[in-house]
Amino acid sequence: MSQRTVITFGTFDVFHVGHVRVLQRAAELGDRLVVGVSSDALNLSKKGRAPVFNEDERREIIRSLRVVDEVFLEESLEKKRDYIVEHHADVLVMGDDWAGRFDWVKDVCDVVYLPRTPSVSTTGLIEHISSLS
Ligand code: C2G
Repeated sequence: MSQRTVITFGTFDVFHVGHVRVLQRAAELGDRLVVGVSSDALNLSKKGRAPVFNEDERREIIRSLRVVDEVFLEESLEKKRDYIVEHHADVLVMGDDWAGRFDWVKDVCDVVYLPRTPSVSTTGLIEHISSLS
């Protein structure tokens, strides 16, 4: 049987345990995990602020993980179907904060939304660290 490729996307800024868990659970759904890391420009347009760690640093962190096989730069949310086809992905995995938002790629692969890890977020961490100073 051919191998099952899983693809997921994210900014993964200020890397934390919620990120680790979604990547581990995504990897368990197949044989190979490909991760699209959002570019700095995409992040700025999506969230209105630049990430703490730049796209090269964030890709370096994700690439270093044992469960990750390949990393590329995600430059547009609209190109999701192209990235899936280009990387021969069989299933798209996202946290359920994105539930339903990428159902439009179901013509090219399966789509799975996993429950988010509660009580941890990049925004919360930034606010917490800022409050310490
Ligand atoms: N995540 C999670 N639990 C948390 C925080 C994040 O499971 N407590 C998941 C998110 O649901 C997402 C992944 O970790 O699947 C990356 O989260 P973000 O870095 O916040 O990604 P985002 O900026 O939402 O980018 O094309 C989609 C985007 O690139 C997603």
